[in-house]
Amino acid sequence: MSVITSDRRTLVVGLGKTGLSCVRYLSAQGRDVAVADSREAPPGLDDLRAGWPDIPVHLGPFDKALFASFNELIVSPGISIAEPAIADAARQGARIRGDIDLFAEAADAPVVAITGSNGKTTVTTLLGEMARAAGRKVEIGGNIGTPALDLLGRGAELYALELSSFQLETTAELNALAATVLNVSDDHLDRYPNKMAYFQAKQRIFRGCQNAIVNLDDALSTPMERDNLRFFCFGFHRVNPNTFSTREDDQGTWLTFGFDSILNAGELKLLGQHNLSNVMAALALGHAAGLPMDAMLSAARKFNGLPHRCEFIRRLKGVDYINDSKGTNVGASVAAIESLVPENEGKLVLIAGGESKGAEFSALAVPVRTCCRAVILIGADAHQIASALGSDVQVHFATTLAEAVKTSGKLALEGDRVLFSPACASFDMFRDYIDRGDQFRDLVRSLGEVS
Ligand code: UMA
Ligand code: ADP
Repeated sequence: MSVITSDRRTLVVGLGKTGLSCVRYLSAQGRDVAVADSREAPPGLDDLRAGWPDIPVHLGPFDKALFASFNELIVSPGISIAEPAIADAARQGARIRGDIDLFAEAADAPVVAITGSNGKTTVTTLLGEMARAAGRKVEIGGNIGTPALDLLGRGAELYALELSSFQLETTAELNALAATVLNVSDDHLDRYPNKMAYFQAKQRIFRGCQNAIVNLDDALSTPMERDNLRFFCFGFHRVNPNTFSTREDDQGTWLTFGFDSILNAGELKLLGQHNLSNVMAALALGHAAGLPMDAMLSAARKFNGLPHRCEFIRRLKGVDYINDSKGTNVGASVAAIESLVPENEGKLVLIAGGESKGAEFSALAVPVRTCCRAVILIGADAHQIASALGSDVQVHFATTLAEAVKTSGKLALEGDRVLFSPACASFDMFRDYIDRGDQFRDLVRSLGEVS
């Protein structure tokens, strides 16, 4: 691409959903923008040309001289800020920002913000349901799907934002009313030099925040800088003031707030212990945002959970089939395995595998050994997973998901669960985790129809 000098101030980098939302927002403010995307045909191109035919678009490999000629870059989350053209522009004085930074400046209602390696979408959605049950006009967006800038101007009384580490690394001050890092386990290590860099990106959610919601079961969820922060906590078996927790009695597990029991876990429709943690997190966030307890509890009772996240598909010959295609990293799959079957009974058949994203799988070994009858591995990194699991585990390889599902049906005994929780990204074999989960659901539904 040839070098173009420009006196324009703002370059929107990336022309996916985020890039388009930035163009929409900045041009509505009369700002002069240009757009760059390294792809020849980015997904937002047709919309951009139809809506803003005069905006210059630079496609193809990023051009250092072009980038350095702008003094502000709004970088989409799919692009690393370590990208040479971006890093170089920053060294030459350009301000590097993201859509959430623009949103934070313009937000006209309180913001509740949720990040973490796992559970973000579940907690954000449940919090939204709680706010609705309380009669609040809530707008939900961010990493969950609708870009944050597209939520502005809809008359929100509360914003609930799911944020990825990628979105946070370009956000200076979010100034949230309440924020949480739900948990931190390895993910996206193909994009970060080490776990510390990933952790630090997540910590940025607390910048300018009023109420921090801390997971007492994960020390990495604690804010590093604590000045002017009010704390609410959640975690298992930690009955304390200002803490959402659990206690057991002969009626089962109770959720507690302070010293009071507020809900019996048996009333929830969500599967798995990790989802109890998600309910506690949503309650703590909602409480910090001033939502009334009754409305929050009623929403929690009604919440069915989301597709592809420990989603019950069917029972066949006494075996339950569960779709956890959104288990895209090791932490997620460990949580799903441990929370679905008792240890040491070997009543689980796990289907896992895919593209590792630079992760290593040693943390899977103990839960798999203690909970699984057998493991069926698919995808690009199947053999890497097999070596991490060691020789004590019964491992089978399958070349397709169809073959894996068929094998699982043969290996599972009455009373077992078959769990599809890949611990990997999907793009080696599927369009995305939704496509992967949809295929699993269809395959399971047709099990037993042909022998
Ligand atoms: N890309 C290029 N060149 C470019 C720009 C992008 O190759 O110049 C590629 C990226 O590497 C990426 C893809 O295009 O693979 C999409 O990047 P994007 O920044 O244009 O993505 P958007 O369409 O704006 O969607 C983003 C989030 N995507 C990512 O962070 C990769 C969406 O989260 C989010 O819903 C949306 O903004 C609205 O906020 C998706 C996601 O996968 C669901 N998130 C990751 C996750 O949950 O693990 C972090
Ligand atoms: P995210 O948006 O962070 O990816 P989701 O709510 O979509 O989180 O859940 C994704 C997967 O993460 C689930 O399918 C489950 O395997 C796992 N998971 C959900 N909640 C938790 C949690 N609190 N701790 C650990 N793993 C979890």
